[in-house]
Amino acid sequence: MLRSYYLLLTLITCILSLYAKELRLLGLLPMTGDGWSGGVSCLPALQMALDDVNNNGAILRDYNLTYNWIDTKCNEGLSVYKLFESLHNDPTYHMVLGAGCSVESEATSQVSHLWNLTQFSYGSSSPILSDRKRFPKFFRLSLPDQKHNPARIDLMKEFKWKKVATINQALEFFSSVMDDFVKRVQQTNITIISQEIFTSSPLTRVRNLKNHDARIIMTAMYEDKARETLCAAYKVGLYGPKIVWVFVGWFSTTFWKVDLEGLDCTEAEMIKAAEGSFITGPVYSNPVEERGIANLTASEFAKRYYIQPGYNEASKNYDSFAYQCYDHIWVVAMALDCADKRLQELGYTKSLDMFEYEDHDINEIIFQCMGNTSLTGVSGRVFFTSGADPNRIVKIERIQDGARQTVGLYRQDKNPKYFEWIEGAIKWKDGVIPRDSTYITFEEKEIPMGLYITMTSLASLGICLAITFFIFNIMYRHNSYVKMSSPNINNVLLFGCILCYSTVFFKTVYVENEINCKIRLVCFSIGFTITFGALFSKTWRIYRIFTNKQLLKRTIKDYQLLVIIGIFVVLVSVVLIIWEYIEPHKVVTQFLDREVYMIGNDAEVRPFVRVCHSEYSDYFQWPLYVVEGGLLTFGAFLAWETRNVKIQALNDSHEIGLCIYNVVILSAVGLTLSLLLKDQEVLMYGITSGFLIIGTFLTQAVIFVPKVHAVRHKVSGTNGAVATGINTGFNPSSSHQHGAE
Ligand code: ABU
Repeated sequence: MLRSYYLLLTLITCILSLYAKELRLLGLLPMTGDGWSGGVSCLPALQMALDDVNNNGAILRDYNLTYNWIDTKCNEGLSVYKLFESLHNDPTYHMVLGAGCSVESEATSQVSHLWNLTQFSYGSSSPILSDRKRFPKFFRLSLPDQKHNPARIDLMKEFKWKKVATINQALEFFSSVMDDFVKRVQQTNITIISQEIFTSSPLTRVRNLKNHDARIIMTAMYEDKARETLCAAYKVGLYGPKIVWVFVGWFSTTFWKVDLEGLDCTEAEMIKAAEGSFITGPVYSNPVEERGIANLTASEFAKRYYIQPGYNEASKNYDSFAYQCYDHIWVVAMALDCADKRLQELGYTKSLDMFEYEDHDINEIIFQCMGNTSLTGVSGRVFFTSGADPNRIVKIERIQDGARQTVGLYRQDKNPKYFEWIEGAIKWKDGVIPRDSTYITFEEKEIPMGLYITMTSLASLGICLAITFFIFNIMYRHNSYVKMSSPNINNVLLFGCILCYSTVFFKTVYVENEINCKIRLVCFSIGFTITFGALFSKTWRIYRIFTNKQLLKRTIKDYQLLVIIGIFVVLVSVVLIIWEYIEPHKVVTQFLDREVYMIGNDAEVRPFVRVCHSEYSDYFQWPLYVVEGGLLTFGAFLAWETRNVKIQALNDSHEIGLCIYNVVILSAVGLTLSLLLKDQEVLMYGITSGFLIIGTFLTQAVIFVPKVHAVRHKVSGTNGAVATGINTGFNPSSSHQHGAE
């Protein structure tokens, strides 16, 4: 029965259309192509609308609305070419409908008005199409893409993301969307960490995003480029639960896993790369269940649409656009109806069907009528307010478990705007919202308490030992063996050792103030100079006595040796004072790049140390090395020269040689390790402290243990023989003249 009714209706329509005047529409539909091919979903809807309009007795009663379409393949060049072809070859059109892609609309609407044609797009969403100067006779039904930007920014605020990166295809359309986004972001406390634009391949730009540690990435591009971007993201590893890509809602339903030919990624890889992405786009159907111009609610329309003869598998990909496609025919019908009435009112001799391309005034009337048209359709309220695009509800979708799922709405039609989230719809991996960047924490490295206590305890023992030797020196100062070994100079040596040990108490890391730096440097430099100055001066005295017969008759007093030590101390002090004057030591923070580590996925810990630093340390360390190295070298030479003096109590040559040997070995190893272990300040403290304690202890032990041993075993200071290899005429019984007094 219903079938017969429809047949009858179609027959009547056909008969009437034979007599009705024709109003011709030229449709620019991207049915194929890479960027966007929503024409496939549009066609069944607009055919439905044409039938409904032509069967409606209230509008365009005397006219039959016809529609011819061309596949423009989302290509601006092709669409202009095909438009020209149709305008030249076909009977006159009254309006141009389309295009679907903005690039086509931009190209065609800059020329269609030259044929005095008003153009109306059902799907183009480039912001620049709102520019009346460039596109004088152009209207569109779609919400411009920059209208998602408030939703995207509020989405960031919602999840406390304060860093964002952008990437867009180098087309005016997408650059203008991103310009708007950046402008809006600048009014917030969100930071743009990187803005990437690509012309053909996005790979290097995506790699750059990864280098910038981008986590939240806003995109603006055509669908084919979105696939390339996701594939590039997979290749460079910019995907996974910590990465959030944000795409536009007008892509095909499963854009990330269709048309993968020519891509270097498998479907499984693309699914991994896209998982967790957000999608923002307008709600294309009327959210209110109301009957508008076509006496249809959105859901009634949907029921009819999905059983339309022209509807097929391909239409499914962009079926959300069907609502706008249906409505845009009604809008055109209303506008042409208005124009027809206007022509009659104005007493035009030509009716609307007689329009020709030179009829500028008729097109002006059509254009005015279009601008004034407002209706309620299956896509919602339609009206054209100059300079203002409607604040339509934005749908927030997320790619989860390989499918596109609606997770909420952004009610920008309300004031204030807000999100309506679907409870539990967002499934974050492990229930954790990804961070906007690697979360960096700083960790100050300290000397481990165990190491510090060990080193300072050993240094304390060394100091105690030095004090013990000092007491020994005082107690046995009248013992001939001790007396001959210059106890005063030995006490000075012990003082030097105590200073060397004290160095260990002053930390090299976790330094809180620069006084620590200065004291440590002074303790070590002066301590070392005094210790080896004392050894050197004693050996020098022996050398002088046994190599110069004149001197045998003279006394070299201790104060003269003290002067020698003093000269070295003054030299070192002058270097230290000039150093501190020119470039004082400061406490600086040094990051230990090689010790950076991650906690979990995206929390990075950067260890650092506070250490002493002076800009010109290289210049001032060398004079110190020269003075101290000279001391060691000359000491070694003197020890060698006096090696044959066999008066044990008088001559420490062998011990001094041993001490110098120890110190040279320890210094060489220490210096090598310090170069190898650069940046490992804690380890360096352990090594330098260890070497310092060992070196100082050995020096003390080597010099004093034989003396303690001699005193305990009552060895006389005059034991031994003179065997210098030269006849000095030295009389051991008078040696007290040459020793300490
Ligand atoms: N808005 C859907 C088609 C994309 C474009 O405007 O080019």
